Amino acid sequence: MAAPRDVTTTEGARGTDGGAMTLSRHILESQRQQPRARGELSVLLLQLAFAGKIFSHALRRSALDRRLGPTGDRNVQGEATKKLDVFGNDTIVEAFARSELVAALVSEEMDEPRQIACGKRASYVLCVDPLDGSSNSDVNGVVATIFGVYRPARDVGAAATVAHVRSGRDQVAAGYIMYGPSTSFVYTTGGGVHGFTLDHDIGEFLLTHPSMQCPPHGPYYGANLANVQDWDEGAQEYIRHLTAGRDRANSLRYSGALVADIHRSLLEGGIYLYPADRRHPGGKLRLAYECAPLAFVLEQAGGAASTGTAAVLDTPFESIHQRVPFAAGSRDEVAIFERFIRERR
Ligand code: AHM
Ligand code: MG
Repeated sequence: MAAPRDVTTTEGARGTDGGAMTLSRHILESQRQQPRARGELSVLLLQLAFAGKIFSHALRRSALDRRLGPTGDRNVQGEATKKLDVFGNDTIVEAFARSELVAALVSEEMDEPRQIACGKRASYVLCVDPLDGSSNSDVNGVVATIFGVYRPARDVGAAATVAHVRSGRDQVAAGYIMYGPSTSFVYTTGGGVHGFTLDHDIGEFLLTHPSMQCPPHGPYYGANLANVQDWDEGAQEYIRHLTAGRDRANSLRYSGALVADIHRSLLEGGIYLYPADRRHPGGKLRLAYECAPLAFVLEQAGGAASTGTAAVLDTPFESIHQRVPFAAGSRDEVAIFERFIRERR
């Protein structure tokens, strides 16, 4: 079992001049290290952080402002929509509605991609799950926003389209904003993973978890075990492996919000699973805006994310709401899960 690490070092929260390392400063300093960067990604990340602050504020007041409960509608996935799903989606749409950089916005809550810009600067496709962990929203549980920023190869001078996106490897940035006892902003642009905490008093995200590293193995596993009899034999066998023996060191943690479980794995090691089952023969979780962004974060932190048979980031995109089986977290734990799947195929 990995020894607990002190990740909340105050040194990490400071720049070289001793000043506080805000998210804006961190993003701009990272941009300066890339001589060819034009600042576009910085604009997008800061806009996501802005949307996160608005949503964080609204979530804290959601019971007081009567924003809890279902809307009575269903989304394209057939899931009952919550008022907070709609608010989260509207917040993101509004934050990017006038962006010249985003060609299309894909969201769990929208049937079709929203076309935003069509000029030659429109190089990005933004994929979001505005409210991960919807079932937690009415019970004051942890929820999150997941984002993947894709810059697909495209014709010179033309705007990007969703059809240009080939896989999660087309992401140039990804991360999540997690609304728990505190609000975290965790992101990568391919140069490691950095975690920030919102200081509500000053309205700034401050660096609290610099250069996050996912322990290669760890004690926690999270899955909806009510579905276990509907899983493939390999996945069932893996759970038996985790729960067998007298000296087992594993602990079950399943929060109802994928991001919260992945965040735990990132800090303390472990694995999150949502394999295919009878109700979800292709898996439940969506590739573009749930699995691929979290896979990019995990790989950048030394962790892994797999469909059971291939890396999530290598899975070709077929449609915007495409689902995949998902196993993600510590590198060694994911490798063991893949071995069980391979041996039982
Ligand atoms: P959501 O985006 O509608 O909340 O769906 C994704 C969530 C994950 O965060 C969570 O781990 C899983 O669905 C829970 O599903 P289940 O209730 O089937 O266990
Ligand atoms: Mg979701």
